[in-house]
Amino acid sequence: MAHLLSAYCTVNPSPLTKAYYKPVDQRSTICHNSIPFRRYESHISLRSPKEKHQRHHIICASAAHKVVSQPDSVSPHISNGSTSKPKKVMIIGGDGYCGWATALHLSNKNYEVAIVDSLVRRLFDHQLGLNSLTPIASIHDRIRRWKSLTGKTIQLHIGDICDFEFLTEAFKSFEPDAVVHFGEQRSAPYSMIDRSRAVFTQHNNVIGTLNVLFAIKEFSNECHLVKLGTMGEYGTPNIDIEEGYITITHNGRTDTLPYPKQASSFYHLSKVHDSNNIAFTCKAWGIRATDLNQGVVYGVRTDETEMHEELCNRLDYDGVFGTALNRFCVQAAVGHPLTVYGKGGQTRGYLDIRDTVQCVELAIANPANPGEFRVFNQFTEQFSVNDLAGLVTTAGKKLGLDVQTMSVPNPRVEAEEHYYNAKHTKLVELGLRPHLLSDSLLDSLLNFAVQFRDSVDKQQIMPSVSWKKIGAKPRTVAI
Ligand code: NAD
Ligand code: USQ
Repeated sequence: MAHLLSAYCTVNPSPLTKAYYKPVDQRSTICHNSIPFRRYESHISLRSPKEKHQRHHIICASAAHKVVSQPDSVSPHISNGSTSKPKKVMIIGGDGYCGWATALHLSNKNYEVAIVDSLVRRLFDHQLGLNSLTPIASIHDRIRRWKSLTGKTIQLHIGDICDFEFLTEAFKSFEPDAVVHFGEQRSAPYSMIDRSRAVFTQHNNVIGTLNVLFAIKEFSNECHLVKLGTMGEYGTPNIDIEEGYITITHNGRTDTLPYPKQASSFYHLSKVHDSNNIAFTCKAWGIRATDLNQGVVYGVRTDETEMHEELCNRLDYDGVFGTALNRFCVQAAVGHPLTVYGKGGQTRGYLDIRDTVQCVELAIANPANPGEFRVFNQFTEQFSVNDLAGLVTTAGKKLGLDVQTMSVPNPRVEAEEHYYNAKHTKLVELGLRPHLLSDSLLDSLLNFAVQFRDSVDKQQIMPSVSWKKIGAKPRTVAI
């Protein structure tokens, strides 16, 4: 699939509120894992045919400056002898759910931000007939709107990080001090649709991350990699989950070792492979890296995305990309019974999207040392699926919604009743001030879902991907 997005472009608006689009490079990289779904093929054209021969496109944005204050604890500047310049942060996957909110947050905090994204996530939506609940503006409109509201420039590099030539150009032109890597296929159900999606997920995620590691080694070896991992790498062991490492005494000898990984989808496994590659390159090449093993994210609003409707973030509720709490709020808003899979004792770590952006900021402001592979568990509270259903039912009742729950045969292979106690103190020690899931937050998420409920496609709510029925034959019917 990545081959459909092989053309790339770089958008680098000048400080004078103009953006110059470089012509799209016509070199095309063939990706080895093409997904042969004729029916879905759609080429994303970055320019209209009329624009083919124009070298530059100038976009003007009016600059009514509105800057939200930044906390004093974190300095977005690096000092270079007597001078100090803003830290440059490249956000791979900056058009996605976590990446967009983070890009705006860091730009608002006076970091110099560049987004790198292939826009493949928007393509998945087209392929599967899915849609964000909230209307999302194009990445170009988002960035122009941000510029016009705040006067701040976000650079844009559109391309696939599996294409090393593209990534090289982005690295050389931006010269990042830190790279935040969100740019992966992140849905477990998507990776379990069929063989081609499983292969795509692992190729896209593992090769993309490997390319980022090589780019750091070659072009920016001081650069700090902040990589989004996942709590799902650990699985659900019958002992406490530590932050990345565990000290074990075996046959009288003691060592501190990577915590065992027991991922339960081809997606979650891709994150385990990434972690191993990153750990190895920290040791071998002295790369500095922080792996943020993030729990399930909920919510949609951050201070920055609230500033204008064109900055609105995506909110997925469908059975492929929607995650538990976001889905339950949308289901409650449209009167669909909450879809608890199996017994509902599946327990995971959860966090508000406002804490995702805070955690990333803290990781950047307190970088890992050269050669260090640091692991933080990034979540604030843990809940079972039954707990979430109970919370949404209570909050829904307060808003006059009649919320029912149904038990859906579990489409996944996972423990439905298990011990779960995961440590998550390292980010708190760095200064994280969590937004916990209070009644008021659930009310506001539910109200948000109610506001957009007319856009809900109820056909997309029930799960349609089965872990056991995954086959080699490409599924070409709409999910
Ligand atoms: P998302 O799908 O909304 O965003 C991912 C972005 O990366 C998309 O814009 C996509 O176009 C881009 N992308 C994917 N492959 C790319 C490639 N090869 N080159 C360039 N761009 C590429 O996902 P999200 O929910 O924002 O998740 C971001 C990261 O956080 C993922 O790595 C995910 O594993 C991790 N994470 C997410 C959650 C969650 O609940 N959303 C929880 C834990 C961890
Ligand atoms: N679940 C239900 N009903 C639903 C949806 C989910 O019972 O309608 C259950 C699932 O079976 C699972 C749990 O809720 O046990 C969480 O599922 P999810 O879809 O909310 O999250 P998951 O598939 O684990 O993936 C999401 C993100 C992924 C991230 C992961 C963090 O899509 O990118 O890595 O959360 S974690 O779960 O900690 O691994």
